Amino acid sequence: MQQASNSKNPSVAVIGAGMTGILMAIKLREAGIEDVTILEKADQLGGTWRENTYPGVACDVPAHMYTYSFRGNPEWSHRFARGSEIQAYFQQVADEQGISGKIRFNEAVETCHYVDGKWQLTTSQGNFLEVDFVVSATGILHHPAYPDIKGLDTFQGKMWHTARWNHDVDLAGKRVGIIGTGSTACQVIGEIARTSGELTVFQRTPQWIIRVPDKEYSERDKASLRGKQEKLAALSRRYAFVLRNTFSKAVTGSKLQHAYMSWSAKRNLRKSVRDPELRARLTPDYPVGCKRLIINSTFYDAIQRENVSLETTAIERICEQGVVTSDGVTHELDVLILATGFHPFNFMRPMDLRGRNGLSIDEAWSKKVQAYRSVCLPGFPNFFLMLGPNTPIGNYSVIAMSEVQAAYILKLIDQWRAGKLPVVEATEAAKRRFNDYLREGMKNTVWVGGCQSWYLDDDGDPAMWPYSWQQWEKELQQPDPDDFVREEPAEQEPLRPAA
Ligand code: NA7
Repeated sequence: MQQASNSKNPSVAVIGAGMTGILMAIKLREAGIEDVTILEKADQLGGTWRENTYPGVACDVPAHMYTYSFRGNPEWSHRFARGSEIQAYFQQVADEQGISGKIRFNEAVETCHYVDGKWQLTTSQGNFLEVDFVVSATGILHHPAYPDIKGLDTFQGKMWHTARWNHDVDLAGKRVGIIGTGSTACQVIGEIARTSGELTVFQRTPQWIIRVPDKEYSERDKASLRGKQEKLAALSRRYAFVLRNTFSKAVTGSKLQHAYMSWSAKRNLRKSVRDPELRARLTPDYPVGCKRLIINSTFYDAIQRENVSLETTAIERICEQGVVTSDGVTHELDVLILATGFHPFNFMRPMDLRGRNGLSIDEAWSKKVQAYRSVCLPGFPNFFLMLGPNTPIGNYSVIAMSEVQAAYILKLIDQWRAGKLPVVEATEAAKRRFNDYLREGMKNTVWVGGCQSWYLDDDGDPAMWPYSWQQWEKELQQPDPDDFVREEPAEQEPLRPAA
């Protein structure tokens, strides 16, 4: 097999121009790697923030923490930044850093195969590319999940998923239904309750909600931060400190912090919802934080409006007129909104990704979606994942997490450039050890508290990081050479999971 030459300047393909793809491109350039191609399936950058344009879309992590550490933003309008301004922020950073011009838009990667020590990619534009390294920066929550409800396609009104919002339909005076009460639904409901005619919320499972005041920043607030990157960084660190010591600890084993979070969520419900019967229907029966905690200050007010009703009877089917619940009632609707979440385990798929000896990603993940330190996949040399399996730490900034991953990836590429690693490929044993370590940590988390959530895989195991932020940073501080292959294996049968 031909070895990739350890040139000083490897070629890299970054797949996706969302938050992590832009970050990776910037960091690669800072490391002196210029031969970088960014391939983006859509006609704009921004990922999540390009795709989600629903009314009320905002980030539930404080804005001053939801920024790149090297580029604070004094212009955020609110404590919780709105989707469109986050999208504008990423566009601005990419422009400032000279990244925008390097992105090849409307070019989805269709195949990505490891052949003779190189990655060969073909794209939807019919182009072919051969590179040393591939970074998959395709995000987690980008495949909308459509509910498996009988008759869904028979509905005669307008229907769409929240991640594909139909801005042509004016909801004023309309009978609107929304399925779901997750983070997205709560934001949407808080907004459209004011504009819809009648709004029916179909809730399958109630959620715990914490109210954090959404402060609007004044011109004076913004002016005090302009040109002051150190002040912005200090603000970000302060928010990070608070989140690590509250939300993150509460979900990963601190009884004290969990008791505080539980008290806070229960108090919010008690204080916000006056009618005891409605309150009872909005009360979850699982521990606070088991599903992703919802940070929201509009939902409870919205659900108590006269034009809004909460339907907790199970949905039986969808018909031409609307939603039929199991009590036989037909809820007639003009518009049906699906706030039913995403498929979080698809990652870069449906791309046809094949590693050593033709091993496909579907084969590698047929038993379980796992990675080594969330970044590397045995059998896929010189291939990296941003925000891969077990990245999220509950309610924390994914930007902070991806900056740690980007630095780790660069250290691995450095080792390859210095000839210390023939290829960057984690061993199967290292992956197994890492995932055993994760499994051990999961026992202390609240995610295994008996609820259903998008955090859980088919076996009911959370695809989350079960330890502290500090531990996360430590794990990815320095690559452990013993966890990587030291010699390129000879041609062999693909490393397929045992039956
Ligand atoms: P989530 O958190 O996965 O929420 C999806 C919601 O849709 C949730 O309330 C589900 O109820 C409901 N759902 C899904 N399928 C059905 C069917 N078939 N019938 C009734 N109800 C259904 O997605 P979001 O978009 O709100 O948030 C995803 C993340 O984005 C969020 O955590 C933030 O990180 C940003 P269930 O609770 O499963 O009973």
